[in-house]
Amino acid sequence: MRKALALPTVAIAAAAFPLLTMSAASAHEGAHSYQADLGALNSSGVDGTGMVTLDGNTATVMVEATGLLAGSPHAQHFHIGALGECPTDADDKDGDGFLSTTEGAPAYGAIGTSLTTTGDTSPESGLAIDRFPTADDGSVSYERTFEVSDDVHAAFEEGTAVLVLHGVDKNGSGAYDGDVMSDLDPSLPMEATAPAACGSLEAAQMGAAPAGGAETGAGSTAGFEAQTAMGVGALALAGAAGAGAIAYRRRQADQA
Ligand SMILES: [Cu+2]
Repeated sequence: MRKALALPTVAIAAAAFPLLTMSAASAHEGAHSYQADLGALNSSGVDGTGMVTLDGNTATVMVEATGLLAGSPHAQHFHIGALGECPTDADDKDGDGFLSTTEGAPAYGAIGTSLTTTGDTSPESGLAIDRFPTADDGSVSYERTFEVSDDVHAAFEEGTAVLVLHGVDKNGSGAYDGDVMSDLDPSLPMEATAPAACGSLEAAQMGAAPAGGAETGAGSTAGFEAQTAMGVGALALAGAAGAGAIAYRRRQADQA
């Protein structure tokens, strides 16, 4: 009888404790915020900001940009693994009139994360045009929370993560077209994939409103999880005690 009671108690403690431990760990490390000031490439006229909060490998990403080709999708990525810098239009090495994604790579590196609206966010979704934001009125307002890979997390810490938005209407036709084809996908016009804006993701200044807000939010969430874990444990214990009391009363009733 004592063994039967002891087993569920141990199980309840084991179920509750990992959650409390995780919350304590994330509260200790804290969330880190990064900000990118987007500058135009390929004379796109794009202006904007990127904000990223990393809590472990959980990234909350916000991108606000204006001046994009309206009604067209714009691929957007974290690029990693190079200098953590943005190229300039002068890096058009082959002289085709475009700074291509490849020509920018020595500065910002390869795709580390695809900032899609749904589904996969790996480099494999780099050109998943149907899952990137469409700039309905020439602006993009993007927010999503998802997991990044370890190498992307490391790039943020090293200062080599760069936010890049693609798709530029260089000839002003109102669509992605022209004779120059993409260095990434020869079936697409260069305009569809050439970078339109770029910004290095740098650790946000202390006291910056968006960064502070995001960190407060993460702290509240961790606290809420801890409360929930304890609440579940307490409920389960109450339930076990209640069941025991009922069984006891039944036995008493049987004996009477
Ligand atoms: Cu990119």
